[in-house]
Amino acid sequence: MNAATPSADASVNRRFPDGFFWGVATSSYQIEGAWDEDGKGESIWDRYAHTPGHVKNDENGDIANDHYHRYKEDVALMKSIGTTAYRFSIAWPRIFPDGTGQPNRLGLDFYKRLVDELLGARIEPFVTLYHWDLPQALQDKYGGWQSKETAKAFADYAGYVAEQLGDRVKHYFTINEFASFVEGGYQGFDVQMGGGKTIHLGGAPGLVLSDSDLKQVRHHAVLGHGLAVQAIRAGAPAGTQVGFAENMRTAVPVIDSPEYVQAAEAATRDRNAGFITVMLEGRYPDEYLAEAGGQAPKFTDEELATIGTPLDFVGINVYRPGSYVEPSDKPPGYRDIPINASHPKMQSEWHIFDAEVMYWAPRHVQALWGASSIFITENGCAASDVIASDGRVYDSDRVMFLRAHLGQLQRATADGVPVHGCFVWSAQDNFEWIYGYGNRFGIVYVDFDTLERTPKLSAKWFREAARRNAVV
Ligand code: PNW
Repeated sequence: MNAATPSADASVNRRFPDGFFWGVATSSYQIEGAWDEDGKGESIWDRYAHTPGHVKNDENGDIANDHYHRYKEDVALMKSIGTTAYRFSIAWPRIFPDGTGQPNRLGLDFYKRLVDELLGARIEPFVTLYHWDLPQALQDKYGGWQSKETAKAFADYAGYVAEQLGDRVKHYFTINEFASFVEGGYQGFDVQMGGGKTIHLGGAPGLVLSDSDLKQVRHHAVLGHGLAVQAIRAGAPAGTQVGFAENMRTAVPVIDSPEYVQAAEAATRDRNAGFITVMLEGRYPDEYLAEAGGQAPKFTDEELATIGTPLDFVGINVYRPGSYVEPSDKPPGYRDIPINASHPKMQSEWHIFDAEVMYWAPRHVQALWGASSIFITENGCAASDVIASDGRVYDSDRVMFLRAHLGQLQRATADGVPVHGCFVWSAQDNFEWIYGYGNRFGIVYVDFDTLERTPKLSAKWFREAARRNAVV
């Protein structure tokens, strides 16, 4: 017989490297609730969501998933679906209600309980120190990240947490999605859609700064990251690992050939100049400064060295391609091709679909910056989930999305790209920022009236993939 017989277990060739982390992710404001309990201070997201007109249906995170009180149930759920790592964020205003000064022991105790519960369930904790819920006191006092003082306060807070949790937490991400909270919170930004359309996104604190002021805010955010890396290393035991988690704008090559791939790499380096590129190279690309001209950020060489402090790993949130590129004879040597109006997308209005980005994003990180350890810190999609008459949730599109993306990630690992884990966004449906509770990203469904949790079909898929450490 000539035809090859399909293997009984097709996933045998689609395995991830041993020790690969099968993670899920959340953030404090999106799931905790208990917004003013146990001495927590107000955050800019409390203030922003409490102000009418900012969030769809004027919803807010006051109660959210009530994870603050239900964390034991939530950890047990994660365990039951085979999770081996959990990425969650710490609410800075729980630890320092005024941003600086006296720490609030009750706030810290919550995270100690959570971490102990995770370790008891053999789930590795990965802590994000800043997922956008800045203490409102620092917004009032300094204009938030408009001031270097906020970067310094962040480092003090990060160092304190690493010292306090250092015996239990080995992995830290300093800041989540610089581009989203800086561009969104301090000016608003456009996202490219198919057919030449763009949509405009924003968030707390809801300011609209000039381009030059915005570049200074970017600089303070990456400076805060660098100072925090140093503070974590000073406060935590040896062996503690630290990096960032950024939504990289990934250029996908139209054709997989050396010229196209080189064009895509160059575009990716340029598009992330003010964040990933400066953090991994310790300098702003010449083109970024030249293009900014008189509006370039003010900085010192010492600050650049701090920003470029070497990291243990690079975290990237991967949802969609930023653009598609082809080579060009003219500078800068590449050119964006338009995204078609009929290009497939997922439920979120910004969510262009193409799983190839899950191959190219980590591959570019390795090729451009020689990263030796990469984590996919977020990947997932929103879907129109409902409880069916049999009590189950059939999120077929999310299963399609995850299988396609993980397939591309497995391809990257097979090509030698050092990806050591992937965190699905999200562990459960939650407060999706300006979209409120309508955009469900969870692999676990949450009824926001009863707060009952129901694993979706995608959770079943995840469990089997984690069990076999393979695309299934
Ligand atoms: C991320 N885009 O935000 C955040 O880190 C999460 O808090 C959030 O819930 C999740 O992704 C889903 O939105 C994003 O325009 C914001 O491509 C914008 C984009 C992607 C992710």
